[in-house]
Amino acid sequence: MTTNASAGKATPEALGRVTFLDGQGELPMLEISTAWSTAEIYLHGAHLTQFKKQHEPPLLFMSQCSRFTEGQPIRGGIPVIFPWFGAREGLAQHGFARVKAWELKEFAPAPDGSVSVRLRLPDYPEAAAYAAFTADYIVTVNQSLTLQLVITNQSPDAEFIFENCLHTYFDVGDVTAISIRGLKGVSYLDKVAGFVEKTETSDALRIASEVDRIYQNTTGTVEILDPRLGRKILVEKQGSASTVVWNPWIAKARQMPDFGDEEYERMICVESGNVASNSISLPPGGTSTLTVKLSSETLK
Ligand code: TA6
Repeated sequence: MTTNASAGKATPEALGRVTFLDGQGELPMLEISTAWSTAEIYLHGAHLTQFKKQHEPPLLFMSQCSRFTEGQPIRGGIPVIFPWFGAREGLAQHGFARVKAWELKEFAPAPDGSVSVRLRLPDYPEAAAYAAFTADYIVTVNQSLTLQLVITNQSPDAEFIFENCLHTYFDVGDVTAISIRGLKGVSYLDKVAGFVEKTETSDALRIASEVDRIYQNTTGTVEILDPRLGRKILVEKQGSASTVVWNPWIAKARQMPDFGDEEYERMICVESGNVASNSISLPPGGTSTLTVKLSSETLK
């Protein structure tokens, strides 16, 4: 089914379009197209699997070995990590939001040609361990991709403590040729070295081995410079104090059943959220909004 809401201003072809399809694994998917770009989002995990501007390669990396199965995470794109990040005793890694079906609550092509969709995480038994909350995810597609994860503590009296992260996999030409700017002087937990705390010393981070770092107390924009694809990716954010940088490199890539052995060469995760010491403590009735804007431009 295709829908373009006419607001009487923009010409129909300039208006965005939302199409409901059966995606891989027959999981329900929305295909969004605007005059500048296309995007795909699965209700499973509210998972964006593609954002592509005209005349540019896709912005998001997707593994050719990803599963598209209920109860399993999708490998690539933008997993929504909530209400915990990382390992938890006796629980699945990275929370339950990414393996659950979300509900489409709203979709709105706007007169300026952009398209927004709002998804909500239904009430699942796994949430019983937490204060009552709502989790909404608003995705806006135009020349860039803007994501908002809005968490509201619905409890009249209990604090809601949680972590969140938009675990974005970027498509790059050659991971050994990229540089990542914007983290100099920021302290990080180095997971590869057993979570030892260190400080970033380089202006431009280069990838030449497994990297798995949680940068803390950082609200700044991160840039990924990709000489092979001739583009600069900007990761701008609000409501986020943590940035995670990850590449599994050779050995970890081989250990992951849903990831190709050589795929580490073509991706980098630069993730925006609130994890570890930056976890959020939301008072009763409080709302927290994590906003991430992903855009790209030609590398000068
Ligand atoms: O965000 C980085 C990280 O926490 C890494 O430690 C690595 O485990 C990665 O996430 C992927 O996790 P996943 O559960 O999707 O295999």
